Amino acid sequence: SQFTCDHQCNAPEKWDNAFKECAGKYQSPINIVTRKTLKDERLTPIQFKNYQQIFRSTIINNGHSVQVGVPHPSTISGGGLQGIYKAVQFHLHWGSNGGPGSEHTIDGEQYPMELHIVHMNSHYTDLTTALRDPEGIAVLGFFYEKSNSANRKYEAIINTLRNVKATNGNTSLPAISLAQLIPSEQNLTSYYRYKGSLTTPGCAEAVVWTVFEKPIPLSMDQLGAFSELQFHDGKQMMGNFRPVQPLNGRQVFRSGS
Ligand code: BO1
Ligand code: ZN
Repeated sequence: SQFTCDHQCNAPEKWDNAFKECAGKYQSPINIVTRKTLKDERLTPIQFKNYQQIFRSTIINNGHSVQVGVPHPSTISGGGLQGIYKAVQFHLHWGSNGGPGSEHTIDGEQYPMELHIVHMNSHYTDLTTALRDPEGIAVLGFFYEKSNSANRKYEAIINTLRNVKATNGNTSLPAISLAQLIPSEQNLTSYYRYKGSLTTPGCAEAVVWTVFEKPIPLSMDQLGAFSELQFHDGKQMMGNFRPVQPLNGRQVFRSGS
């Protein structure tokens, strides 16, 4: 079923009861213990196609995050992925005013925010079918770090946040590209890979996760701007991350370069 805030957006510990798959064995996010990762030479640099393409879209407060649909065929392939994956949407998870807020953690370190670019295997035309395939979805996860200066590439997006404060608030986004949101390609060769799930209900175990090592810099003001958004109950939207889940014997791999 579709995840709405009637199902305790802010209470991940209650999801297991309402959504069977959230109690599964291969859930996300996880803490990545770097000394236990296994280097895999097949994890070559990911091929980004059309990531430079500029598009117009709408930014929406969906009650648990702020989300932007990707309306054009940006794709990823290579890097050990089985086939081509099309970008569908991106959204973020964050803490309180720049405090800890990422979903994945690295050796126990929680970053202030995490970007998820959600892709669907190009075999599929709808998410519902893709969610039944253990590799139907590929999510790219990027961490943010505090910087002393503002990141100009994020100004346009962050300036729209004041217009989408309330749940279901939406506004048009100035033209952007996916490439402008993430580190340059030569900084994307180091990443972690494992098999897991969506981090919100229904928690489908259908996700090939790629978590990049290189964080994206944002100023404290830029990070803090996300805390001005509101959950459906009007409370400040912050801490919209799921806590880390048990690995249950899964191996986490790291890229070969
Ligand atoms: S995440 O990247 O693991 N945080 C994540 C969590 C939930 C979704 C996507 C990514 N949900 C799915 C919905 C679908 C929707 C799709 C694309 O996102 O279950 O109904 O079509 O927006
Ligand atoms: Zn997410």
